[in-house]
Amino acid sequence: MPNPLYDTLFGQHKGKTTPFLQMADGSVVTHDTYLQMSAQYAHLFTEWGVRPGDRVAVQIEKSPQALAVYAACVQAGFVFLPLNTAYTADEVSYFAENSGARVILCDAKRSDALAPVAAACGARLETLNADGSGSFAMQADKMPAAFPTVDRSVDDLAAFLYTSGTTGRSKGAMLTQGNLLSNCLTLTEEWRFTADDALLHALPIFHTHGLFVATNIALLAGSKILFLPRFDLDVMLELMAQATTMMGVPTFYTRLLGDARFTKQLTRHMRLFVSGSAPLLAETHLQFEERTGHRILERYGMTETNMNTSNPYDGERRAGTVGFPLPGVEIKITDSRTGESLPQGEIGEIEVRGPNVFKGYWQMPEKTAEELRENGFFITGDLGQIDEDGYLSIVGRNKDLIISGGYNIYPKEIELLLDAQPGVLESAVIGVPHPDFGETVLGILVAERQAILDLDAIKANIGGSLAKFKHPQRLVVLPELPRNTMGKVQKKELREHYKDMFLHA
Ligand code: MLC
Ligand code: AMP
Repeated sequence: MPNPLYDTLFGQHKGKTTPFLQMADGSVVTHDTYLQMSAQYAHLFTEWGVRPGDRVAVQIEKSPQALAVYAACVQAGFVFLPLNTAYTADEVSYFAENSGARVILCDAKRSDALAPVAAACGARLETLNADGSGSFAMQADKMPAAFPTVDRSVDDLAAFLYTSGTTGRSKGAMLTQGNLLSNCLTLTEEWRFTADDALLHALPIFHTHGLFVATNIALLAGSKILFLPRFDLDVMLELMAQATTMMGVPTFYTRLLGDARFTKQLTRHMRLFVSGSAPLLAETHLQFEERTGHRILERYGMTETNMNTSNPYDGERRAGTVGFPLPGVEIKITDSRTGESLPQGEIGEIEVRGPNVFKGYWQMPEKTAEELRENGFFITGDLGQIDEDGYLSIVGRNKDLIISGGYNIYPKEIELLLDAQPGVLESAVIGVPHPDFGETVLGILVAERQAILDLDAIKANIGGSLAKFKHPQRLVVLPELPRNTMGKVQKKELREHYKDMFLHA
């Protein structure tokens, strides 16, 4: 029996000495070197007793070795669980325990902090550093460079990606081989990727966008990846001339546009710029076209569904819209209260069905049932509208979520921490417009009677257990929070009141 995801993305490149990853310094990792490295990793995990279906959690910097751990997991049938490198030990502790991870790989700098986490959940902790060194790599080096691929079917789990929730508790989205495969097959064709492409890749590889969209497409098409550890404007501008395509969150595009070196001349080799994970302002889209002559292709996706819609490759890429449903994907606009479909043109909840839609949340059947209907439609929590030509626009969110620089932040998680601070009666956390990150976090506090809040101390207290990108950029104190007659906090009013706070700073 085959292993569809491994065979299609990785196995096809066995023995090829073509460049797969090109680093910023010009050094290259070929397809074959990459596959040999991942085979060694698969052996080592197996020798440690990791079995098909077991979870392997990784919190490691972006590197060829980090990417080889992904291939190793697919080849050996493990569930790959990548974690944001910004997460604190407290945050990782929840993911490790909730997923029942057998192994945790981390950077050596983090191993002291994560040792108690691993011990508490009975996971093995090993290190893999940004330069490819570490206890894991050292042991793997002694392993054979070929591994017998483990049989899997399209319904088997390939990865867990944790996504926060409105209750403050993160949920492990279970993605199957079939989910990942169907999406990259579709996108490769829709966006015309081939072995002649060179993809400028500066996204992190612990989220859908950088891993299951960018990397999987390049693997499938046999494209070269210009593999940057992170977004660095100077390096992006330097490597742009060697690229044919780029994918990024809107912050990438606004940062590029903010630099006078980013010119039409520099982008003349490019055939495609893709944006997603957060709303691209129509203004950015237009400014980009004016500067470069290229129209950014905006698409819409989620952790739970991979990609759902895309503007067309050929045809009009309409600013402010996320295009049409991808082939095989169905989109409905429904009434949030009744779940009934709404007439074309009305605003409602976006629901999605297709082979891209995940299997459910790990060990959370109630949460799964709330969001994934029995008929297969997933309730996205995004509000949308389809115009007369069939283009979908995302006009808002039916979920309390902030997206900062493409990272999702759930206010509830921060509010729970703020509410527990001495002297705080209650809090509301909102997203407000930010020139670089699109949105940023503002915390609004109400003090207990006669309490005087020490805002610096509060920031420091919550900082220890929250990833940096979730930290409120500012805390303000109000005598009370605006509420409606039902007693519900009116976040819309707060967002309106503070909307200019960071724009003219
Ligand atoms: C970094 N910081 C952030 C941040 N990223 N704060 C808020 N939001 C973010 N996204 C913090 C740093 O810790 C630092 O704190 C300070 O901001 C300035 O850092 P920086 O050097 O300017 O930031 P940088 O490292 O350049 O990162 C910004 C970024 C990065 C936009 C390049 O966040 C990024 O790569 N985002 C992409 C996220 C992504 O891939 N999303 C896809 C999700 S998948 P201090 O205090 O130390 O200065 C998905 C599905 C789909 O959503 O549809 O794709
Ligand atoms: P995540 O949970 O990180 O996968 O984030 C998914 C969310 O990002 C979606 O539910 C949308 O709210 C948002 N999103 C993704 N792509 C776009 C886009 N092109 N425009 C607006 N919002 C987007």
